[in-house]
Amino acid sequence: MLYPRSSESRKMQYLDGMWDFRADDSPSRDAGFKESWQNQPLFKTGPVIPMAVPSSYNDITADKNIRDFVGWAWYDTEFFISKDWANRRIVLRFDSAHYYSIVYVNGQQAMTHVGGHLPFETEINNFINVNQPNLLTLALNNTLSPTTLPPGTISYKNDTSKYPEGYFVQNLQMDFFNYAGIHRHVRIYSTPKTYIDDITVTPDINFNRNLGILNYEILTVGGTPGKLLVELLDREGSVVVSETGNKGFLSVSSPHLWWPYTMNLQDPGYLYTMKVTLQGNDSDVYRLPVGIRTVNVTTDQFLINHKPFYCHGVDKHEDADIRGKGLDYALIARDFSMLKWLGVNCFRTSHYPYAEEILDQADQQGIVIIDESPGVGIKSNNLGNESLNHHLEVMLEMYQRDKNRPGVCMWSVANEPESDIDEAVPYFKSVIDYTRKLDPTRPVSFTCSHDYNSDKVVPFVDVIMINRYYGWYSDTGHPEVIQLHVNSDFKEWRKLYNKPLLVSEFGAGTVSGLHAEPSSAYTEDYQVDVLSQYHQAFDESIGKFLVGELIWNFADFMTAQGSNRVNGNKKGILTRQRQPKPAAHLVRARYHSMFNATFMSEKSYCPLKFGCH
Ligand code: GCB
Repeated sequence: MLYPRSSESRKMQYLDGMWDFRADDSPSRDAGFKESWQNQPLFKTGPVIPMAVPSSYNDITADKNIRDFVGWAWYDTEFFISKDWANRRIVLRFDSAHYYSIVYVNGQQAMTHVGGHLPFETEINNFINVNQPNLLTLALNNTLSPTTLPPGTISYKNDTSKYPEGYFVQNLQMDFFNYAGIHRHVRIYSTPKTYIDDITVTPDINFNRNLGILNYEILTVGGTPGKLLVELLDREGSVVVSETGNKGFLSVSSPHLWWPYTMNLQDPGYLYTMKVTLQGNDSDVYRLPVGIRTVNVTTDQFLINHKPFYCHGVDKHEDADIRGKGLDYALIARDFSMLKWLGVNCFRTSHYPYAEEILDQADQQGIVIIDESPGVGIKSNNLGNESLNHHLEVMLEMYQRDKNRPGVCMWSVANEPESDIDEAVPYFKSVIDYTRKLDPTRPVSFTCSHDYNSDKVVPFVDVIMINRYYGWYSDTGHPEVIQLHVNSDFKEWRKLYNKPLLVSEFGAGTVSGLHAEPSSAYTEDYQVDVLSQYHQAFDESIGKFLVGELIWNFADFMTAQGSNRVNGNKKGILTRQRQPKPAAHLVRARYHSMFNATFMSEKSYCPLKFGCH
């Protein structure tokens, strides 16, 4: 699915802003459907409150019922379509809403979508009035069930001597707050009736001939398609090469490669623009940013443009106070600024696909992305066919959304599933095989929390990713055992598999401002001690088979309430307000020295004919 962009043939209107909001707190949460709230402005159905879009609704008010609401929440707003759009194809797009959406335009159901974190859109020409206000209503359900991604369960507390009548709770199988709402942009855009529907670009490099190759395939829809002109523009806007037709390749001599910023300090994240013009009476034009780079995995290396890449990174969350998981440009700018400050060259979209505007920054700034699906916390009761089919659908949606991004260098299909049971094998083999078939150009993996001798799914991945909490969930208070644990663990994985290894989580909970000498759990000093033990252990394997380290977590984030969580998960090296804890300084010193070292060795070791500076 193409990201909506304005062009000479396409217009766009954002519907972000204040919408009306009403949580359906009727006992069965079905008053909205029984009373057809979509048929009139929501404020006429009962009390509404103003709600920010995009944002999670949970932390906007001081009302516990809204923070902890489970069930159908209703939103509505009004929009106009100007007359000059009348003969265009008009598309309504939600960039994401969590979790299950039913969208109505003027009371008529226009589309439904299952799952948060990914976009959905539909043509609305048949639903709209050009000369009047149009009513847009969303019914949104955040309930997580055994077949949703992420999965969850609802427990009904039927003992009325202990719980009020009809009491139920949502149980989560993941360690983050189940924020809900319209999390990203809502917009309407127009295209000609015959239009460019999809573009798939697969980059390649011919190192011997100093050529960058962009294989492309373009899908057009509607009418008799005219001629397709495909032009590649460099950063200055000059056409470097052009072709015609819906399938082919662009060959770029002496290309500017897309590099992570730590591998090319002068010119990281180089993006060309692929301008596609569908010619005809009513031409359609779409401009797609593209990068020329390759990703390969050997038995012990992760190669970008045929050069070893070491991922010194972090895991993240889309999470901040007030807005929850809502898109916020100030937060994105701050986060990327702090990622650079830390020297991070890579992050994982733990544990779901992040906003497209976040991935844009990674593409533009030269940061490598491990793109993770919302398959977090999958257990034995979530391995049936319904779950599997949904998981495959989600991988397809994710692939279609992110396939053209040079920053996306690996797919992660799941986080910490119960991968040590036999039933996990056919399930995850299917998901991994399917993802690899969709995209043979990027490695596929998942993050594994099991031991080398119990996990059953790692045989199917390209890069082994392990989450480890030595010194935290085991041997709490004993950072001195971490190095031994890490090294013997690595040794065992290496005995079993000839695949590169990446530590996809490690860390320690730290309440900002808490100190102890000697350090103890939850102090800032303890986080420093734990991370530095891991660092020393990793140093023994970097350059051998270890291809990366991701700290859990970039910043503190909100979770469900629990006796082992202090107002959320405190393993951030930054606070939730994005201020550094002392461990951030340790990481910054390490990561900066690493990329300076990479850069220096780059200068002296330059086996390729280009790409070295
Ligand atoms: C994990 C999970 C992550 C948790 C983290 C923790 O293994 O992947 O979602 O937040 O551990 O802090 O417990």
